[in-house]
This record gives sequence, C-alpha cells and structure tokens, in this order.
Amino acid sequence: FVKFFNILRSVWLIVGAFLYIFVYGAIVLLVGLILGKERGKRFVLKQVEIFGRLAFKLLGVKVYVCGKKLDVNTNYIVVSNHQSILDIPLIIGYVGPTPFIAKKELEKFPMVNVYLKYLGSELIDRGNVRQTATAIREVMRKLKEGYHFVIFPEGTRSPDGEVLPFKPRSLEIAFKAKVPILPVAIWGNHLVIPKHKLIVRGNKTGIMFGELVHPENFQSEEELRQYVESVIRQGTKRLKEVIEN
Ligand code: DD9
Repeated sequence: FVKFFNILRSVWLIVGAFLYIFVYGAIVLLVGLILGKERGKRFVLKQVEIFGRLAFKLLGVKVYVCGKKLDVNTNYIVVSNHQSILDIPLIIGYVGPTPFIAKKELEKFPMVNVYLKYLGSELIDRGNVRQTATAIREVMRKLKEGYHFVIFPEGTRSPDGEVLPFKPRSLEIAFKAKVPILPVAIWGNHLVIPKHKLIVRGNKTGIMFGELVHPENFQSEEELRQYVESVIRQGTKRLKEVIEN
C-alpha cells in the first residue's frame, strides 16, 4: 500500500508542480504586473513564500523546524547544505523569498528561471571566469543594498544526504563582504525526493537555523568555511535525531 501511495504522490508531484509553477505561477506574475511595482512585488514575494510551504503540505510531508528564524531586516547570507530539488521550496518557505547564488544550469528550468531572476538571484557559469567575476561583483553590490542570498557551498546535491566538503573559496563572498552568515541545516529532503529522481518517498523533513556567524572573527575564508561546515554537519545530525524520534 505504501508503494502505491508513493506512486500516486509521484504522479501528483509532476502534475501538481506543473499546475502550480506554470499555470498559477504565470497568473501570479500577471497579477503582480497589474498591481504595480511596490504592491505587485509584495504580492509575488508572498506567493513565492506560500508556495515554498504549501509544496510540502501538498506532498504530504511534515516539516520540522528547529532554531529561531531571523528577523528579515538583518543583512545575512544563508549557507545551507544541499540534498534535493526540495531545498529551494524549503528555504523560500521557511527562511523567506530569498535570492540564490546558483549554477547557471538552473536557467534551463522554465518559469523557475523567471522566479529565480525575480528574486534577484545571480546564476554563475563556473566554466566562465569573466561571467563569474561579473556575477560576484553584482552579488557584492546587492549585498550592500541589503539583499540576502542563499549559497549551497557543497556545489551539488548530496546523494545520501551527508554533508559533502564545502568547495574551496565557496564562502569568499561572505568573508570579503563581511556579511554575517546564517547557517541552515537540512535533513530529510533527500529521502523525500532523491537526487536525479522525480519520485516522492518519505514523509518527514527538517530545517534548522544556527546562530549568526560573523566572518570578521575568522582569519581566513578557509577557517570560516570549515567552521560553518562543521556547524551545518552537526545541525543535520541533530535534525536526524529529531525527525527519527
Ligand atoms: C506562485 C508560484 C511560485 C513558483 C516559484 C518557483 C520558485 C523558484 C525559485
């Protein structure tokens, strides 16, 4: 019976995601345009946040939240481990509709790419040094304007959920810009929708917010990166215990 239920949920994932993201997503953008700049933006961002939370409800997945969510007026960079395509809805739903620093390949996903841009995300072409430098400059500029960003420093989704070593220099932007880091640990999304699969399996996931980390307290990007990586690794272990008990 569980298998049959999961097959139904997997079909629902594809149909539901299409209807929500493409059909409702287009309506939301249109209404946003009609409402005008300020009201329109508020409306669209609210809908994005609602989408993030509703995605889990619609898939029948319970989300455990540990730690305190930050006041959105604080300037920070969210650093999170990466397990599944569900990490994006989890973050926009539970941290807020935040721009991402992500790989350029995400541009290939229709409508998702429109929303990523709408949020102010910067997509980085890792093979293109000039484009990367321009994107990083743009991130720095937006940070000064008070934007938040999300970074997945493992650079890819972990197939078994275990935190992969953070890529060298992945926290350089935070280190150089001296912007506080909000460590976010995710555990469970890889069991719900595993990497490279479009099936739905588990029914529990979790997100944990750590304490803000201040880059100026570290001598180098490497020291900062290792510290944040260990905080997030511990966070995933703690979440695993919470979810399993
Ligand atoms: C109201 C539909 C929102 C679809 C959001 C996709 C978000 C990707 C960042």
